[in-house]
Amino acid sequence: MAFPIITPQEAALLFNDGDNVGLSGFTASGSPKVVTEAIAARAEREHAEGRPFKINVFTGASTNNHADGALARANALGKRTPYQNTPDLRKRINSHDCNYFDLHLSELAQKVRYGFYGNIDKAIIEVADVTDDGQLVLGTGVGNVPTYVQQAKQIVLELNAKLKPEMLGLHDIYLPADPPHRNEIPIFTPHDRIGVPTVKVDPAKIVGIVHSDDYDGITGFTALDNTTLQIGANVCSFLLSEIHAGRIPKTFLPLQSGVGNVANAVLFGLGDSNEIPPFTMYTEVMQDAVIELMKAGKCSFGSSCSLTLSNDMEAEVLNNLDFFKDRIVLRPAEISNSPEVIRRLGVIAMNTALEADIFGNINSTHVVGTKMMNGIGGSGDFTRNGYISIFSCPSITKGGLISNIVPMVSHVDHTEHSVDIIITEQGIADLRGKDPVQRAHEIIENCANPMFRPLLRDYLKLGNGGQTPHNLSASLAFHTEFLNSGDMRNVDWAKFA
Ligand code: 0RQ
Repeated sequence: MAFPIITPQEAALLFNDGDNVGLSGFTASGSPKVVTEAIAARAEREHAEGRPFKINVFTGASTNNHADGALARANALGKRTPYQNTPDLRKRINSHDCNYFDLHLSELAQKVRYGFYGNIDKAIIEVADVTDDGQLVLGTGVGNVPTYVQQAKQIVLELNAKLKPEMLGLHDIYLPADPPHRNEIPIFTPHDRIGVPTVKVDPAKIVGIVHSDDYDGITGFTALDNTTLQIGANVCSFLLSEIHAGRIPKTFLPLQSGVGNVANAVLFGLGDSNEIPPFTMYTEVMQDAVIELMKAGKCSFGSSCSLTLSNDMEAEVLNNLDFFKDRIVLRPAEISNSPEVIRRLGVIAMNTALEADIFGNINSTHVVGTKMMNGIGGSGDFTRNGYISIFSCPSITKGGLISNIVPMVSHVDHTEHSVDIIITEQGIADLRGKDPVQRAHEIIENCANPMFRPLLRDYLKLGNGGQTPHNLSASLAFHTEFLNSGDMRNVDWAKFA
């Protein structure tokens, strides 16, 4: 091999305090597994000797415990963007030890190329294979690799023995030109391949190859319970009613599904329904459930940015690449999440809310308005541009101490203009063509938990008029009550009348 083999510790010495570093991967899949841990150890040594040492990390989406986890524990992250979901990093973000800025996933690569965040100094890229002339066969997640390797001055590769050179052909790498030279992205069906199977880099930039040998280690989901199963069933019944009404073509449309337990339950529901026709996906993340649906013939093709799989499922895909290469294409995030393509294909967007308000605004990111959970991820890319945009969540959390349907969301990620349908285990609220008060009735009666419906109906009566009849003093009373007494059910509207 033309490139020096180095240890993770040797690689770590190449990094400097304040470096902007691009990482491979997307929702943990394909993220580095050994060099970032060595950088974290180096940061601890530097800190112990009184020297500052933090790097700014740009990723595709969330990474893993070896990257975000280790770097956060070492307090070695200066800036970080976009999505994350590691508990240790979440703490650093909420304490401002790490300056996190949340961003739509489709936008990061181009904004890096536009120079909005300074130069990318280094990139750490997990690969299944590399040729002497610098062609990279990527692993289970593409993320923003094409942009990071183009921009970085130096590249460290992690050659992961668990991955296979035969992954060649799974990826479709396409880098759009930047304005004013950008053309259309010529994807007209989820199957369309528009690029090349490898990422080409200048070999002179590859400063070393580090060996690794580990699966992505995605943890399993919470077992389906009655609530999540019912949400999945309600999503299916909504989609079927749209097909029957002729509002979704009988041949169906490509699906996008978000991350997490609720999204997993929705996919399970789709697989369980005999009436939902075999479908394609144009999405950013494919979880275990999609692979099961492919094996069952229910999902005929999936275009994604990553395979976010448990270790067993990842091994199964890698051992059956001939079968899956006909059914899967992995694309860069700016293509998998391209607003242009999502709108052209008519993607049905299905994402998860932490809370929704009675007028149809969605909070997906901030717990009680202040604490960052994970980030907006790609939910905005798909919601804003989908054929129909659906949000689902349980009607209550923490046994009913929290209502996920509130008078006013404590943080807004998706506005009323982008949200068509809200679904909880209680039912379906169809917001299309309704004014704010009509939407409020639809959401309260169909989606709120019965124990919160009287409080929400009474809130509407407190309104001070106008098209969206909020009472600004009372609009966040559910949240302030939760912070004060730990139970939203204790809200007393008499205080605001
Ligand atoms: O907390 O873990 O302490 O019990 O939030 O809640 O119900 O398990 O939901 O796993 O489906 O995640 C929105 C976070 C949902 C995720 C979110 C607490 C609850 C629990 C998780 P515990 P659930 P899920 C494509 C799309 C944004 C990005 C996105 C997400 C924890 O779906 O990150 O959609 N979405 N990307 O107890 C306080 C509330 C709460 C609450 C739930 N109202 N108040 N806490 N919780 N509701 C993929 C990518 O973009 C890469």
